[in-house]
Amino acid sequence: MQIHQEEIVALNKDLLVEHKEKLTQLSRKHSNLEDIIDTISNYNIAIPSWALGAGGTRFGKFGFGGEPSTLEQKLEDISVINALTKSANAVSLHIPWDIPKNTNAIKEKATHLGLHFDAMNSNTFQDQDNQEYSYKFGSLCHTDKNVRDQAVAHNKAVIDYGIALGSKSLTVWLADGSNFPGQLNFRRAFENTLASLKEIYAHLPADWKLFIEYKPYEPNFYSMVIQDWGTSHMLAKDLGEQAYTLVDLGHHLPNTNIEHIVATLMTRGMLGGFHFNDSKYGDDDLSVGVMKPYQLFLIFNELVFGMENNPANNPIPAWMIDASHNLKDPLEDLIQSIEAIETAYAKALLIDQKALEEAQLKNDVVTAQRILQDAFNTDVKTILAEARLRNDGAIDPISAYRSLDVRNVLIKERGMNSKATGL
Ligand code: PSV
Ligand code: MN
Ligand code: MN
Repeated sequence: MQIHQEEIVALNKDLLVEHKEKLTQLSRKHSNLEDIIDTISNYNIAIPSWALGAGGTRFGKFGFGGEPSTLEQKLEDISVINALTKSANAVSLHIPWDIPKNTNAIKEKATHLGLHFDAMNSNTFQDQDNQEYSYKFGSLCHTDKNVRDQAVAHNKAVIDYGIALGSKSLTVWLADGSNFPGQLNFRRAFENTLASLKEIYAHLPADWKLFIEYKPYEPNFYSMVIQDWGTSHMLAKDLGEQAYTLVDLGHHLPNTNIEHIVATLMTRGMLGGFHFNDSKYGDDDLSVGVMKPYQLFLIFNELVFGMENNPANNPIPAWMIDASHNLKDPLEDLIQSIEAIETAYAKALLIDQKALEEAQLKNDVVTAQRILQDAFNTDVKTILAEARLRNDGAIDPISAYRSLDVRNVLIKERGMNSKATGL
């Protein structure tokens, strides 16, 4: 399945007049509108290779038909999202869920579809069929050196796949931890993890980055070896300049001030990657922006400030959607998430930073709040639509997806029972 340019143009036609009218109105109000449209039109978020099939829980999984059963088909699905949104030109691969059988052919296919490979993801949280040692009691932190060596070797192999595909980074998320007090010696586990990461780090090409993800709980419920940004930051600092912390929105205890964490990490140039999702209770991996859009906006305020005021040379973070798709068609869900991310970004770009600084310096709390809320309450749908339009994307991607009947076309092509690899 591939969407052709003419199909999008035809669908945009009916919406064009009204869209242009709204754009004219908006440009009267905002003098920096062109810059904002430009920034949004250049923004892209990577799609993880495990997001294209039905997610689920340990209680069950409900398919929806037409799932991609090969990596090639997953790339095609991402190209559908990208054709409509023009904001998803990269894939983040998970090994071994999506091992490319022929790296050259996969790279060629991706290039042909206008996609490239963003961060690689390793997996030492599940045992694979042909594996010698079990990760039941951890991987990089394990008490047994054989297990640690196996997990290190796996991460090195993932880097090698990434080199062949043109990726430039590795994300390490560890399920390592303990379920019961006394099970694990915290300090030994930390030191083992650091030593293992050092070996992985030594295998990184000079132009690569290593992202260390943290998570306070799950799958271990008493302790996680890399539980918070402080631990991730310590490890990254001990490794060297190519190592960074990765923030996943769902990996915080309720009410954590994530925007503050983002600001602090960027002050030191240590924010390397970002995983988007939303949650009500914990790491629920809901679609971005469904629960706490104001929080997402405040986070983007820090990201925008951090990218514009950057003495510590924080790199542009590697952006990725990391949600679960239990009920919705994942392609629609991902399109909605992209819209939510870009909505928060555009609103943050509308903040009058100069006026905000003045209010902050005068300790004028009321004005500071008004500046933020004025930006947040602005309808930015037209900005997003114009950004897509300028890249030949769809004015209304979800409606276009439905008009083109994409899911049914995929079901016809792949059948009702095709299954994607992943969790
Ligand atoms: C598990 O919590 C997780 O969602 C992490 O956020 C990783 O990024 C992802 O799985 C893939 O390993
Ligand atoms: Mn994540
Ligand atoms: Mn997660």
